[in-house]
Amino acid sequence: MSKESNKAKFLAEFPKLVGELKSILVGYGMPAEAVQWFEDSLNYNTPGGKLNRGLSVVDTYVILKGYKSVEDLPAEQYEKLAILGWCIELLQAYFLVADDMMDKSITRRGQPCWYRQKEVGEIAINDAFMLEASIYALLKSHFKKESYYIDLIELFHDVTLQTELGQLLDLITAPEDRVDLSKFSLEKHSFIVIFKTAYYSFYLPVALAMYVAGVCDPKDLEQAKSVLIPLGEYFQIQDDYLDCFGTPEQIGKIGTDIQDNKCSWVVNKALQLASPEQRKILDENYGKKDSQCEVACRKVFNDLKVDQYYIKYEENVAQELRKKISQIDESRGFKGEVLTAFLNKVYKRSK
Ligand code: GPP
Ligand code: MG
Ligand code: MG
Ligand code: MG
Repeated sequence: MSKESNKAKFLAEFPKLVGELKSILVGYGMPAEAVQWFEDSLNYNTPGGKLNRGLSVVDTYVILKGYKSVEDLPAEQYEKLAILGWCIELLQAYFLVADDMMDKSITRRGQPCWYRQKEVGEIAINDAFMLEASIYALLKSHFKKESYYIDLIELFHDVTLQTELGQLLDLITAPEDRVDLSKFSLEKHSFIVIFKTAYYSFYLPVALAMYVAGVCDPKDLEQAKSVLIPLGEYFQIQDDYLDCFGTPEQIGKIGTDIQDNKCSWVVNKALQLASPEQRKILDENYGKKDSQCEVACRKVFNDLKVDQYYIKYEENVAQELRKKISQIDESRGFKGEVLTAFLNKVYKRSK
């Protein structure tokens, strides 16, 4: 089955879940206008992205259980995995609705951010909470009888807190109105991206599939985490690199990290290498909403050959991860192939 048809099959599950969630509100006697509001929020904020995280739950299970393809999964099993996949997408929707308000962003996935819709505004805060609550409503109705029900709930709770910790550090390290490069460091960058991105984007989908597959010995969860967290960190470093060094044609968006004062890998690497003169240029020009200032920063990055440090970093990290994967203990049923599949999707991606 092609990647496109996998995605279409996954998307086809979503309207059923919307129907189910709406019926909870109807059951409480909510007026039709409120039910409609909730439906609009679910549809606007949940399915519009790449869906990589949600699809990965299904893909991981297929590998763990040795199926040849997604098509070979029994329908009932597919549905369970797809629901967990949609629970990650709901978690992501909850994060992004809130993050766009905190970041004062304008667009998301090619459309105006939800809070910027006429009539929505700060009601988006409550909508974000309801997107999160939807996760637990779906888990309860579809997994309550499973022996691993509490594990799923704890996993979502733990990963949510971890993401919020990353968000906190992200926000206090790069306040929008005050540029202070002394707050940045590669160690802080690493903490921010591991907590803000890697846990929910990389570890969560695999751990969910592992619980459903019954391949969830704490040692196996730990093995998965020991590769997926550094892989998630690598993914975000790549994102930072492409923001600065990728072309808009290549990455499908215009990089904004320099003008946005982002604590990105690129500026952190540059700060590590800069002479006092170069540091002064960055202090005076980074994080300013001015294209001349951006050009000055780019010149420093180019003079320091930050792109070549990135290429070295990428080679090293990929090699280390392959080595780690080759040492995975498969005696309890976990498979290193799950991790190779992720690494191959990330390695040398150009968009
Ligand atoms: C997006 O990061 C933020 C998250 C995925 C975590 C949000 C967490 C909350 C608890 C709200 P970003 O702001 O760097 O990315 P983007 O550029 O996509 O907005
Ligand atoms: Mg943001
Ligand atoms: Mg943010
Ligand atoms: Mg980015």
